[in-house]
Amino acid sequence: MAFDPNAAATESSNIFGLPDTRDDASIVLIPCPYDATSSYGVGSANAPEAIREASSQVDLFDRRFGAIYERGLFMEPHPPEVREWSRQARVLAEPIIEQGGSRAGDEDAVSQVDGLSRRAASFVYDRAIAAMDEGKVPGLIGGEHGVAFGLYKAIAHRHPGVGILQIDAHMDLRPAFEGFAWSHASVMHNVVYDLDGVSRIIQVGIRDYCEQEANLAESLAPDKAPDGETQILTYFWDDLADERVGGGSWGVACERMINLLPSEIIISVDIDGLDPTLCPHTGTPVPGGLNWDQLSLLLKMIKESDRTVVGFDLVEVCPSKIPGSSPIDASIGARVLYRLCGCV
Ligand SMILES: [Mn+2]
Repeated sequence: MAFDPNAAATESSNIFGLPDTRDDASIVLIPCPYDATSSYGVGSANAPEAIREASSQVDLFDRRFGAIYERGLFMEPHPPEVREWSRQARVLAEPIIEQGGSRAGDEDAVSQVDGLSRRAASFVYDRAIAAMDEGKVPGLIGGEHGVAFGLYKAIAHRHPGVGILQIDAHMDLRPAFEGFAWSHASVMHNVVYDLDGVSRIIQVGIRDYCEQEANLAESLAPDKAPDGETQILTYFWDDLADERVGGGSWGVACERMINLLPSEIIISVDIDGLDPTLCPHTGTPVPGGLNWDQLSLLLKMIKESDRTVVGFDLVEVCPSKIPGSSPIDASIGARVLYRLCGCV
């Protein structure tokens, strides 16, 4: 039966209701249902399957991005083993997070949690390498932000000099958080100190951070970073907001950010970078952030720029666990995901 992009999705179809097999696809979506170190709300381990389900409601025609589906999109099957690592790690991590961080005597539990988090990141690394070996672009669906380290590592090996555009409320530059070195709050710290090949991180939407992180970012600014070290450029949300209150244009701000990116880039969307009305159940919602139109313009300008998107991730989406409640988180997540595919 021929595929009709105007028709409703059928139950047996792949993500976005598409008929594509892995062989037909130019983009491979990697689900990583792992969520151990979320400090506040948990549930991003449920995101890949909730986004898969919500994606059948996304209309495939997109005026701005064209026929995204024609590129061929394939989402890998749900990996139950990762879900099990997440469950084991959460059981160990929860009492430590509840007491406000690790104490003497918690060393064994902390190292087991870090070990499981590393295993989830290696899972992502292996899947991303496999996709690139087949000439496909990898896109990660988390899970917590920490697992994206595996994606960054795989891409940095294949595309040295790659840059990361990080849309996030948080800098994620903590050396460890609540005792966990492989936590969601440390992913970019680990990129800087445990990974070669990422030339620059541009952070947008940042509005919740500690002084240590701000100082680290400052010391890694392009004019200060030691030779060969990953550079960091932070666009604090309050500065971007003030600029617009003063009559400045968001498009001009986007152009400035895109111009500072190297030619090959990874787009990382931590959903909490967006206004919390777009992700009400995410682990650490923070007021402010990009609204839908601002995200759309930024992604459209990236697509129209001469930058090449060699991978992307969508992390920290948290579907509501209350039965019958609004599917808004997964539904917006699915739409962000579709446009990320459109940037490739
Ligand atoms: Mn993050």
